Amino acid sequence: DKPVLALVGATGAVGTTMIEIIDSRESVPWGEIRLIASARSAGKVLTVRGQDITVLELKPEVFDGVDIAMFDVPDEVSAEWAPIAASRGAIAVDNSGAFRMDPEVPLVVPEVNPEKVTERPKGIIANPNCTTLSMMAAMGALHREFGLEALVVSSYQAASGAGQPGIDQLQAELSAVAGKDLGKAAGDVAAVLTEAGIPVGGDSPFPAPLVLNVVPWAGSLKDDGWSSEELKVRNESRKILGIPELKVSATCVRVPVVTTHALAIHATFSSEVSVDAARKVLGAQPTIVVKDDPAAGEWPTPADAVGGDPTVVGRIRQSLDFPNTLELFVCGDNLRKGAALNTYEVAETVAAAG
Ligand code: 2RA
Repeated sequence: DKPVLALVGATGAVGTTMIEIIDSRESVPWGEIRLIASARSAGKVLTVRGQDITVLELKPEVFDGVDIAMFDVPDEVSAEWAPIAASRGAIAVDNSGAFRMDPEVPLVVPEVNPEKVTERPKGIIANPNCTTLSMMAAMGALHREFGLEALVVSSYQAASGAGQPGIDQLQAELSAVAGKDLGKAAGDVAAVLTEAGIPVGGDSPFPAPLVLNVVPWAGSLKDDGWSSEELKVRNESRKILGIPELKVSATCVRVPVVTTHALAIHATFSSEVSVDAARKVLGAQPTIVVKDDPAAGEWPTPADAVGGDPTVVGRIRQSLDFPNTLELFVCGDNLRKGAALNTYEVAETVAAAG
């Protein structure tokens, strides 16, 4: 019998992208697809692969008969409901932050550690944070070849990392400055936004104006000035790559881009690396596109990655002053590979593993 797939959070931003991904697959291994959401969205009818499916309300019974349940819901909803799905016999593939660092929950990127899907004592498998995920296919491939020792990363994170409210905020901020004398507006963006009735700080998803600006902050405040997002990059990279001692230092920055997280990466390896060898390794990966010819004006930008599955990698350089070290720039759609696509690929990997 073909496995039954459930999608919890079917009507949210990532859930919607998930349905687009399921629709775009040439074939799917599922006998049935069940859509699940909160009581507010239950009863809606969504079309998946040409079939109308009524959204069911999240209740323990909806997981009866489900083999794999993908969760695209807030942390607290996953924390409560993924174990319920597992207790009903489903394998939960969770895209929230609730279980990522649980030692009994594998954190899986199919290009890097697909074998971990079978090591799931709690019946739960976690999907990484979109910032970490955007560079994992590339770093996994380079690690296999050259042995990764240290990563210094700066992120350029899109507004949609903060969900639909993040996109709405950027849209409102853009409208407020449109047509203004930008030279003047740039001097006091907050005042321009306040005058237009747009929240700044407090009620905004971002702690400072994002338009005409960049904000060196994502997530919540942790010890010693680190943001939760920066610690996720460190902890999740170590877990996924299977290098508990990996040296990682991250600075996470929000930029006025709608979708696609970009990362500037300084990566040090245990063996000698060259740009040509790195290009060859990266170019051989089915989910990576190398776009790296500065003389021809070719490098990855977020616009190149939006709406697509592959990670785009370029600006590959050998560090001038650091041995065995490469600099590179990576762009990945944070809503696709960064969230829905990886979750779905994990579900496919589980199905294929039987
Ligand atoms: C962000 N990575 O970009 C976080 C949330 N997914 O805000």
